[in-house]
Amino acid sequence: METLANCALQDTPESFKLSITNHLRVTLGAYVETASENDWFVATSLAVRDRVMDRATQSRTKHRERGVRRVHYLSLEYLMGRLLENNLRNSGTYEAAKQALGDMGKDLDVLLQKEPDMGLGNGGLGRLAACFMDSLSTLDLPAIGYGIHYEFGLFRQEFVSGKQVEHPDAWMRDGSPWKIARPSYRQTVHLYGQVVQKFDEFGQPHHEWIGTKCLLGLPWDIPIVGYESSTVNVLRLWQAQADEDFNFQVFNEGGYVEALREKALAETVSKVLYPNDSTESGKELRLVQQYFFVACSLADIVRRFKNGYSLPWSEFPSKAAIQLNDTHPAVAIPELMRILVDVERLEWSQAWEICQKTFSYTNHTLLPEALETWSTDLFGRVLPRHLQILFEINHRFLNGDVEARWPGDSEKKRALSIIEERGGKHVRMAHLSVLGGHATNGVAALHTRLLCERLFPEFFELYPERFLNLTNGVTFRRWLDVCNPQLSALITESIGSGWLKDASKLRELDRFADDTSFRERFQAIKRGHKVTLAKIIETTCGVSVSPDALFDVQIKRLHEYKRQHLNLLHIVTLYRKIIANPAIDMAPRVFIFGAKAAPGYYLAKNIIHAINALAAKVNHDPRVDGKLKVIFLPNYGVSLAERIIPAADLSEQISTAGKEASGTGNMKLALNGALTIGTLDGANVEILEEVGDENIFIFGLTVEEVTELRAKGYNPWDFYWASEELRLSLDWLASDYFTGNQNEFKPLRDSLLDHGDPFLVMADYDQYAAAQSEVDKAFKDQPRWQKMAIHNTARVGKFSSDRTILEYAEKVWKLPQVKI
Ligand code: 26Q
Repeated sequence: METLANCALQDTPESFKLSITNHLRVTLGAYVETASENDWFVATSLAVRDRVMDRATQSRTKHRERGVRRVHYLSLEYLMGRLLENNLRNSGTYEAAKQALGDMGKDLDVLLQKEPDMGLGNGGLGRLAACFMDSLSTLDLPAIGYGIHYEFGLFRQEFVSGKQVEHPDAWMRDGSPWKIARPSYRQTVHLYGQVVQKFDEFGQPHHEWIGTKCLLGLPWDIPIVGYESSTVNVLRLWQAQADEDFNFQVFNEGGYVEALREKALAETVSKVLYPNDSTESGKELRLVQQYFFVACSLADIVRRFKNGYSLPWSEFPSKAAIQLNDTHPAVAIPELMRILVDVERLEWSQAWEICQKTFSYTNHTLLPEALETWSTDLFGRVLPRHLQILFEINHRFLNGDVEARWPGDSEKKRALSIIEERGGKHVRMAHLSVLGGHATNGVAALHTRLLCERLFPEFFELYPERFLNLTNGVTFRRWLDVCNPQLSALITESIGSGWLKDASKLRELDRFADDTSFRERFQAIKRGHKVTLAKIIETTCGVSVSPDALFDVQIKRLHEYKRQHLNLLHIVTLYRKIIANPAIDMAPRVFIFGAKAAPGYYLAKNIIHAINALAAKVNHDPRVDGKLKVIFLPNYGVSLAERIIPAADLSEQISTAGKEASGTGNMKLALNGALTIGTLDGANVEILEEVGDENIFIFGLTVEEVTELRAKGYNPWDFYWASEELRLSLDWLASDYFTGNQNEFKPLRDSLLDHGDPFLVMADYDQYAAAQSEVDKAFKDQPRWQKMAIHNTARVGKFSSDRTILEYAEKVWKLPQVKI
């Protein structure tokens, strides 16, 4: 029988119209005639959410009834971006909603732009988590994402006189139609306090954690709609609240104001995302954030296990897999041990076996300075029982497996220990993560090899079966279908729509590279996006750029190892060449940057300023006559990426070999037909394998050559003196010419010369410049360039996050697909 609710929730334009007007009137108290744009956006989102929530409940019920294993993805970051367009396209209701709104005189595409980005992440790691959530739902895999409901996501970036200025990101100031509070699943978290040993009536000891401070965690659920799938998983984000009961004592004693101050303090825990994409060392609040969300999430997982089934604890791993997104949630390992040993009173060895079967860990970095460690003093103050547990884990490990394998070898013990002893004791979160789980993976083939050979050689010797590669991927729904609907339609017209669920089908596009009319349409789509981006550039930067120029794009966090300054130095060279020879034969280029620097990363901010200062000169110099433009788009994020990527001709992936774990922007750009200029680093190596060396511009030192050069003693001055072009470019940039101040870019120059050029910018410069002139040559031959671009789109199917997630499901989580 059709219930009223069912009739109201069809995917037809009429039904959408009804839902939207209903939400305007009843939920928002607005009139159709006078509702604001934001009201329309909210009402439309709620109409979609209504249709989706039903399916989320059904998914949850089915998963519970069938008692299936679930994966729990633990991540401090989720860079979701906007949700409305994605949810419309994934659920196949875009057209219906567009028509419904059109009938009421509203343009859906305008409303879509009203949605603020959910920017709860820094960069690659956070966006990867978001892509994975999309793939998990699309592939009908039972999953829950756990994270923090930050009140402020990554800061909004502005440039003032070319320098980065940060502003708070109030993404949910007006609320968000996508998140739903779940107060009945609130959790309590304990922190600080002391540990005491107690005995039961049989004289058996156990540990109690007493005198703690309490926090509450309120979960917010966000439905994750898969593409043409029946599964709707949820992302559950925890918000910190004060435990008002706990503070009631103070309250009664007349400490009303004090009680409220405590409350404010408690709520700072989920206030703000740390804006660093490499370790922020030793910040207590960061550790509290990590433990807060881990403790809430584990309590939630354990609650579900206990309520759902009456199974022995040994069956816990058969119901729950837990994936650690880097070491940030690694405190989950001692937390599960605490629950099993102290609360559930399991034997240590049984608890440890359960832990190892449950957890797995993804490493995202080889940079030594980005490996997380915590001083044992701080750790023990915040989490005294967890520190004891870590010491016991370590003791048993060093005297068990390590002693058995290398008897009496204290060197090996020092290398493998969870505790680093140099410079005050520190907990090595990466060692804990490898040890506490059954699988450790890198995110690209090269990265995994270096993980085994360089970062964890002793662990790899001891437990080789624990290590595996799972090359990253991105969701082709958001990064092609949603952000480039024109290309998506052309592909579907040419090879059918199967590629959206099976990306390997994109290969069928390869043969269209020789089809002139296809090539023209492919090129016209690219040009259309360049026109759109040119308008964005005009309005945000006040600079006009030609859509016929080569759009050369470097978009990623600002980091020395990513070498935006290598790009910068080469632009200075081009600028000099153009001035010296106004008749120079080169394809006009627009260099486009997007990057945020960590607020405390001084040199990264200096590089941003330098790019902006150069841009200010170049863009207004009549001598360059449209041959060269430099654009730094402020506030780079997911939504801006969705505009830049479809418009890019060239993708800059120029990190020092061995430093970029994978990269994922490289995949998104290649998918949209941009050619890569890149080093043999991260996933670039695999992109080269897929597209073929005739369709990519590879340059620079390899990992082995970098090692060799460093071993024999690298001196950047050698390269400075060997290349006049490089020398003059660097000297000019560091002079007073661009800002009127001699010392403005001294930090940048010093880092490249006096401070040893840690990322080998100088050493790779010549090869980079040579590769860039190959790019110029190729672009001038448009038929050739278009062919190369089509081959890129056709051949990067491997980098779909669906492929990555299926590998995780098969090799790590042992997860079955569950059709609802
Ligand atoms: C740690 C402690 C305290 C504060 C901040 C952090 C922190 C936060 C974020 C450390 C690292 C990150 C982010 C790292 C990251 O984004 N890594 C990137 O992950 C991508 C997905 O695997 C890879 O493609 C990139 O190569 C890698 O740099």
